Amino acid sequence: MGKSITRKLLESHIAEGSWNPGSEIAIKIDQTLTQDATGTMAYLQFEATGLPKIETELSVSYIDHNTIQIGFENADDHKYLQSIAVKYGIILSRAGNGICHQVHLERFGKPGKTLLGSDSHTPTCGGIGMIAIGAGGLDVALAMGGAPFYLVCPRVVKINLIGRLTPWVSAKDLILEVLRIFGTRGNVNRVFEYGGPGVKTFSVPERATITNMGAECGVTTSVFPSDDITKTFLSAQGRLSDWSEITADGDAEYDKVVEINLSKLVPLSATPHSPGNIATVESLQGMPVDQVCIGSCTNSSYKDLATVARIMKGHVAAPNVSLVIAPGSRQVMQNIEKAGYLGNLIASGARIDPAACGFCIGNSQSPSTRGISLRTSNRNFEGRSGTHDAQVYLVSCETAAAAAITGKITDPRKLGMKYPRITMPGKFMIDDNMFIFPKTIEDPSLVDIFRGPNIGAPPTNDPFPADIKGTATIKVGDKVTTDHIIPAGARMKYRSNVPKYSEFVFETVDAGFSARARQIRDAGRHNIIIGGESYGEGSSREHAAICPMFLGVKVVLAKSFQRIHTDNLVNFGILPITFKNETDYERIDQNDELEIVNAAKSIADGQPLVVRNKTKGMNIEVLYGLTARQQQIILAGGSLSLQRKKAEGSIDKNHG
Ligand code: MIC
Ligand code: SF4
Repeated sequence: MGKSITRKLLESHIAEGSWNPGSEIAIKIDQTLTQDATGTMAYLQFEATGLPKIETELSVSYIDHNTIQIGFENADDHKYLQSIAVKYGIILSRAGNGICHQVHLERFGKPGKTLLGSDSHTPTCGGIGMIAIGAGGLDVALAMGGAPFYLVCPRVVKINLIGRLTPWVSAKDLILEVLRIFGTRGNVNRVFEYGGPGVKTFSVPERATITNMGAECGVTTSVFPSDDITKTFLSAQGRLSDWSEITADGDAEYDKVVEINLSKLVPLSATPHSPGNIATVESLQGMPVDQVCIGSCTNSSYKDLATVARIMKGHVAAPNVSLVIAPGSRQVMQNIEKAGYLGNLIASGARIDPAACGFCIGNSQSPSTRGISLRTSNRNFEGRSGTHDAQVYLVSCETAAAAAITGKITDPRKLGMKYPRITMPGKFMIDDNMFIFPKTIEDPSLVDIFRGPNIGAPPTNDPFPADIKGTATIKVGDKVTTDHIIPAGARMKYRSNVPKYSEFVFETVDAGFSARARQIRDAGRHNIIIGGESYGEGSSREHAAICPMFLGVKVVLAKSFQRIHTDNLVNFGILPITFKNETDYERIDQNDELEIVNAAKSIADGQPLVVRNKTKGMNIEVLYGLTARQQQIILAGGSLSLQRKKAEGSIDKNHG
């Protein structure tokens, strides 16, 4: 049997283990990316490793999330990141240069390479034929230091594209259709690999829209072949020499094949409050709209904004609509300006935001009370927009522009316009002046690191307790996202200050949680979180593990977990366990007293764990799926503690 692209690329990077879906493997990482919101913690952790410089082929530190700068905190973080980049040989992309995923695709993405990023949408670069994976900051820090990245060898699902999209239907509608088919859970440790004749009908940025939002399905990553279309894109970026062809073998073996006929697709929308709640735009027609936001790492390429500009030409946003446009990168902004499209957008009344995450993460442009907001971004979790009761619908650029004109949800096919077909520039205007490239520093130890008062040291943890004696401090339902666990938006400026940020854990779900957890911790007891299905969906932010760790959480017992969050919990010494019988979820209430006797010893011996619900007087069987490597991490109290122990030589080298 032949090989898939996924298998070829993973096998060519394998550092430990071998191709065997379901088992743990480790891969060499060629490139890393960080963004400012996850980056400060990642670099604090990199500093803690004591390494003099990075070991990757290329590492880029982007400043794109917290660019709002109310108060000193964000600006201090930016200065910290800049000084770190100089010291360790990292490329810095300055605030204003664009969203990490869009910029990486344009300037650094290289077919055949591996990329690890401290952001869940790192799979965007799968659109250029890379294996691009999102992870917590600590894993990225370790990869920067040359360590391999551990993952479960994935099962590969082929999404076979046939036919071609009809006018007004776009790549966004295809990924919404993929979300309709696969949903947001149950796809952990899978890769979506796109193939079939329909692939050639998508440009690289359109492919990137698809791989970007694949993250919402919970897959490890998504990947497209690298073909002539990829070659054309790289040539337009002045990077033809970075191109190589990457295709699957004709008889490649897949775990599953799902065919999608592009010509049958219609405009779709993800309705509140999950990217997996899919409806046709036709079924939502007529709903009045308060806001239209176009941008984010999903839909902010040259073609996206040129299309919007052509649709909006000669129209002004309807009086009830606040129209916001955030280009994905400075390059996109410069090129739409050169082509005259920026002028059309300004004339249409659009409020042009900087090339950054902006509205997508709720730190600006929050909608009105109960406002209906149509967005081209990838997540519509409750409250993410910054307005708790806003209703966010995720749509394509075409559907967003149609609503901006009419003031209500409108199937763009009903606009009565000719579909604007955009001619892409043969060569993009390229200006790399907002990158700071590393110089060779004679003695990096002499470089001063800037640390503002908001930047603390990464917190440490104690070894895993012999017995767990604790409380079910909170019980949550299904699909609790990392946005629920630790909010982004206006709170994000505390990312570098764990004690302060920890005050906001579960803020939107149960504002009393943080104080309760501190009390339990300070009384010498353990906090336990009870979760439903797909606990920890969404963002890669490791603060959803670090802050609970700081509050004394030792165990999360859920029906199921998402991948990145599981890895983050383990990295910070919190044990993720699942119910053996899901119905036992009902046998624990908030505030119940729970105990796991001999917890550390059982984990060390690979023996089953039993949770005793002391309040209800019953035992609950639980499962944990730790590899030998993860067992050691948990027992040590997290990756950093384990590293420190190893450095102190307190671990038998034969087992370390
Ligand atoms: C997001 O889209 O939720 C974010 C903000 O980009 C996060 C990263 C973060 O929390 O800093 C992500 O997707 O990983
Ligand atoms: Fe930024 Fe939004 Fe993309 Fe996250 S999803 S990287 S916040 S644009």
